[in-house]
Amino acid sequence: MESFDPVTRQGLSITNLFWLELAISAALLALVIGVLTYALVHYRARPGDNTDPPQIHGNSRLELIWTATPAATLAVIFVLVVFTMRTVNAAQDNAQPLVITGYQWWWQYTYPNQQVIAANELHVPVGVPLQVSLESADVIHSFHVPQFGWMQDLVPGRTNSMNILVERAGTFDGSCNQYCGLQHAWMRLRVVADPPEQFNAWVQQQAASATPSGSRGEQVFQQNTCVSCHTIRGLPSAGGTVGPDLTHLGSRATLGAGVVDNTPDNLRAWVSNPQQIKPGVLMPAFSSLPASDLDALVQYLESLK
Ligand code: HEC
Ligand SMILES: [Cu+2]
Repeated sequence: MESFDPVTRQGLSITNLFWLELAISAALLALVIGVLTYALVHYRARPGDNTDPPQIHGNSRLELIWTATPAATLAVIFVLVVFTMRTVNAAQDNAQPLVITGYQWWWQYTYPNQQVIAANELHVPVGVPLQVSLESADVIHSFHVPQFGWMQDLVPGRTNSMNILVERAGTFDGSCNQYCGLQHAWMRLRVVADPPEQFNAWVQQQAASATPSGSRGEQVFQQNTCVSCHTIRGLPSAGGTVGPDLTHLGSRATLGAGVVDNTPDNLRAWVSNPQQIKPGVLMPAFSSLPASDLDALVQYLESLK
């Protein structure tokens, strides 16, 4: 039912169109059933009457009516659809850019104006128009948050766009809606829509780099191949872009695009064998890390708020 409760201005106009079309279809259905019932009752065969009923072949008035009515109905719906599409696609003044990139099997969000890169948990300001560009790093994905009221594909080699104005604060779940490989079903996302002040506070926190501390966990991270796939801003050697940016991992609610909650135990299990949690995942297992190193690594990653 979430699709019927849109929280974006664009989704609302699509949902309104849906209700209007449903009402038009319901009225037509009622009309057809009414006429059919009338005909069945009024023209039923009477006992003892074996003559043919009057034939309507060649009745141009009737034929005109049943050709013109559906044509006019479709013409009205066509105009409504064109107007709705124009509303949905209309450029928005002062729109903030946001880039969403699909990866097998997680989401990257880039806020170019704020120099922020986040993953899986999408934060958006309420009441601020967004100009969203959708791209893919590998195969076709589809960005679908039912309560946004519409969705858009992410296609390799091209940039799709989506105008969004979220009108209500809240948390809205979504997922990839285009089969994109083994873990397609675990390519979830969560949208957190906050009033602008709260959103700005989040952005400021996300824009900050990690402060290198030389802790054991930080060393373990840098001494392993983590750095060739993951970025932690602030650690010069950690600039990989194959996997999610981990600069603020500790502030996310889930790991692996929603597959498990972000708890120290789950993070430990994830790093030592992500395949067990998300079979097929494009991250190798680190099962040979000594337990003490693993503990230090987990503690370090969870401290990255
Ligand atoms: C070959 C590249 C690669 C290497 C090496 C790698 N990762 Fe990953 N990592 C990934 C990918 C890809 C994902 C996203 C998986 C998904 O959600 O489908 C990921 C996800 C994660 C996540 C979950 C992030 C989130 O926001 O959900 C954590 C935490 C993580 N990796 C930590 C590590 C650590 C620690 C190391 C080193 C011990 C490491 N990774 C090594 C590719 C890699
Ligand atoms: Cu996908």
